[in-house]
Amino acid sequence: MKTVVLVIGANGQLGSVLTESLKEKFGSLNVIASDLKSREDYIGNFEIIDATNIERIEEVVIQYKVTQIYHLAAILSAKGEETPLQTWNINMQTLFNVLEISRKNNIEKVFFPSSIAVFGEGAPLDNTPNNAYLDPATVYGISKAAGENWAQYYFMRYGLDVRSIRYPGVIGYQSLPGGGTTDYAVDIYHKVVLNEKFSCFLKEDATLPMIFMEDAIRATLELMDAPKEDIKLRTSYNISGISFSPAEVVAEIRKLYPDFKVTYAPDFRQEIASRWPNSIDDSAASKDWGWKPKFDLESITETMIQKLKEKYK
Ligand code: AKB
Repeated sequence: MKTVVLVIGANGQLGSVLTESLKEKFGSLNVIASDLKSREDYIGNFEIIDATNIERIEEVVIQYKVTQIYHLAAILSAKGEETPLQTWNINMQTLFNVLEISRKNNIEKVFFPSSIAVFGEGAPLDNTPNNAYLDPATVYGISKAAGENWAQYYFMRYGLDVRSIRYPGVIGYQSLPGGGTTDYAVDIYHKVVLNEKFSCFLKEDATLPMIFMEDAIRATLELMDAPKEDIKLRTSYNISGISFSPAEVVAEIRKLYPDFKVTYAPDFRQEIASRWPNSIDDSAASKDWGWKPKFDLESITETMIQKLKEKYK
């Protein structure tokens, strides 16, 4: 059967890059990008979809004979705290719509992104295991923890092949994040290259798990390619890239830009970060489908600066 992929949330930080990788893998004609607004520079099939509207998703699924759905639309941790109930409604309704449509239309595989935001005070901060207790303190984290259980439910009850990764903060030069607690780790590189000062909304020692975009995309494609019987976890897989604090990324940047100026003005996002893991145990992902990150802080810093310099030239 020919693979036809629908990406929901294709304009987002991860979605915009993942869509390009999916086009390379399956061919441009077999990928349908979708989001709330169209993107003028986009080359290929693009459909406007508000994922809270189940009829609209189904229309596109039927029109293009979609076989796989990547559901990336969500309101993230920091933004979600502005309107908790609306965030819950949007994050859950869009997931329910995707799961229901997938079940009814015999969609072959579904990807649902979870996050390190599912962890809270009940989980160990260091090397947090996959099966740690989940007591998230943000509405985004609560929606992801619930979503993981719904994904598992659809697998157990209907046999729907839903697969999921708990992403750490994603760092990439290609796109900007929006509304997350880990966003500082992308913004900082833009400020360096633009020769601007950086004000960090986290404390200098707030260590968080992060991953480079290339690794995040590769993890997603590897998970989706793995044989069905190898996927032992139907909630979500921890994956790690690296862990660092703002002070550590600043030190790495100052090896190249010794005069880079940084101040710290922690805000409510520091509260969120303080309940998230410092580092992640991803041994289940590595055992079940061979996950292994490639990028460390040094290679991330070099690549980010080089690529952003080209971008801003
Ligand atoms: C956020 O900060 O909300 C996201 C995430 C870790 O899921 N980047």
